Amino acid sequence: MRLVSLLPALAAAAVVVAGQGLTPTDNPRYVTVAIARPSGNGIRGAVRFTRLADGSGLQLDVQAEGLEGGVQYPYHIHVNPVPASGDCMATGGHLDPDRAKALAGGAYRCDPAQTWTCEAGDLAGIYGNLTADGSGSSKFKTSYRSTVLSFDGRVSVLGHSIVIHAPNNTRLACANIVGYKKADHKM
Ligand SMILES: *[C@@H]1O[C@H](CO)[C@@H](O)[C@H](O)[C@H]1NC(C)=O
Ligand SMILES: *[C@@H]1O[C@H](CO)[C@@H](O)[C@H](O)[C@H]1NC(C)=O
Ligand SMILES: [Cu+2]
Repeated sequence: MRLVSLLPALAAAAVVVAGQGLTPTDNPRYVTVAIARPSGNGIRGAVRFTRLADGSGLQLDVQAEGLEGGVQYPYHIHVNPVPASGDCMATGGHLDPDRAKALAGGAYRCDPAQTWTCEAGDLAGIYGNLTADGSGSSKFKTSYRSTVLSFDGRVSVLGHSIVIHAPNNTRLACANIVGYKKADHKM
């Protein structure tokens, strides 16, 4: 029994030493920034979440490169973390604590003007897809604020992952969302 209770603590310590990151079991109160760096199939991205000082939610800064011109790449917060194997299929479905998808009864359509119709993790649905800036660039960059997402409670982004999809829904790139204490943590 003692060994079992020690295991989570050991796992948490290992993660903190490796990346100076905080695990989901650390107190989210200390998290000011969280970052995911999905990569795969020639795509490299970063999604940074920063706690808004007024407590209304999170600022998101999103970057991606290696995008094919004219292609719309959806991306989302998926419920499960990426396992050590890196298999994006293991991340399960989208973060959706209010069950927007189930309530839509198979006719899910996220209307950004009515965010209650959207899964909380449907970042592409609410804020738009990743798509290359044009004129030969393979890069994309955007920033926005979310009053839906948080580092605390049911809509916490911590412990989940980011997945970037091809238009045919194939999972191209994924990474875990890792929390940090330092507010100026780089993307
Ligand atoms: C986002 O990308 C998907 C897949 O490519 C596409 O079906 C959808 O229409 C795009 N959404 C917008 C707003 O362009
Ligand atoms: C889906 O899109 C990816 C990337 O464009 C492509 O490599 C893959 O073959 C496609 N899969 C199917 C089943 O069409
Ligand atoms: Cu997804």
